[in-house]
Amino acid sequence: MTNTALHHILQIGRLPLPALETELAARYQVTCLADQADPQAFLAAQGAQFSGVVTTASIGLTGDVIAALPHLQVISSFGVGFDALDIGAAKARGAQVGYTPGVLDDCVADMAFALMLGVSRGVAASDRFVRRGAWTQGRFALGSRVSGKRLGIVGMGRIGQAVAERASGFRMEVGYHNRRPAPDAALPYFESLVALARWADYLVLTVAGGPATRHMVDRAVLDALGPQGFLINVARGSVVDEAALAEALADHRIAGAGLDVFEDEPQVPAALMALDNVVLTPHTASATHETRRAMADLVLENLESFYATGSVRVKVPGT
Ligand code: 8YV
Repeated sequence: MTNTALHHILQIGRLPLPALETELAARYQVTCLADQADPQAFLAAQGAQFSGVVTTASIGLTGDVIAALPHLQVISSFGVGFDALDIGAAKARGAQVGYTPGVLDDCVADMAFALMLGVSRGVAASDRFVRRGAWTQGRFALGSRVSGKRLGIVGMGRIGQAVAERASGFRMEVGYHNRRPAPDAALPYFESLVALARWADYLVLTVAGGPATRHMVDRAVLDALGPQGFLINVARGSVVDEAALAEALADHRIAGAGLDVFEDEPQVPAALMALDNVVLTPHTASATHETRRAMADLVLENLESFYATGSVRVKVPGT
């Protein structure tokens, strides 16, 4: 076994699995940047001692922090998205970036269906109805059937494919939009997102975040989805123009939405909170014991592999 005790790792913030913090601390010399009274002063004084960084998809890593780590060689990120990570700065520094794709696809796809069913059948709203005693006074409103409907997937990567697989059990027709047709997907491809939204009953977002997809779901897409259509977002809040979405939901220009991610999370706009035709979850699509454990294992393996062989096990393409 390699002696990794001397490697100094900077953990940028609190990790979603406390056990991972313990496991990292057992293997490396770990310092948490978020625990420092003055993180900037700490970086200026101590930045040169770190060869590795551990972060998460949500916390990311800024170019400013990378600039303060002159001996940085490896970044191990907990999550599949890297839109909050300055990949350009990491590349310029020659640091490899490990991440955790593949192990969370099933849970994220499960959550997409939980949100589809949740908003269409009014699961959360009917729970509130029962708890406030309203059942003794009347009936809960009718929902919309999910089975047999049209499902439009935006972003046909691993998670999009896991969503498509599940759709067959619901006898749904599936179409998708992607930058280009996916080589393995024998499904109808829509070059235009508006055309997919017009066709679909459910528009499910599984596309990567970042400048290329920012606000790709705008008023025009929402209007194309229409008053019978539902939007499900398990991707990134930045993909949707949230103000336009809140308006469309309030005006019933779309039927409903299931949202796991938000533009400025953990802040959720009051305009969304006030509506019953939206189900809100706190970015928990990958948050199961099993999946978070698998993600943590990959974070550890990426670091271990880098320090043993010079290569992380799973790296962000191009790093
Ligand atoms: C995590 C995510 O919740 O993998 C991603 O890109 O957004 C989520 O799986 C996140 O990494 C935890 O911080």
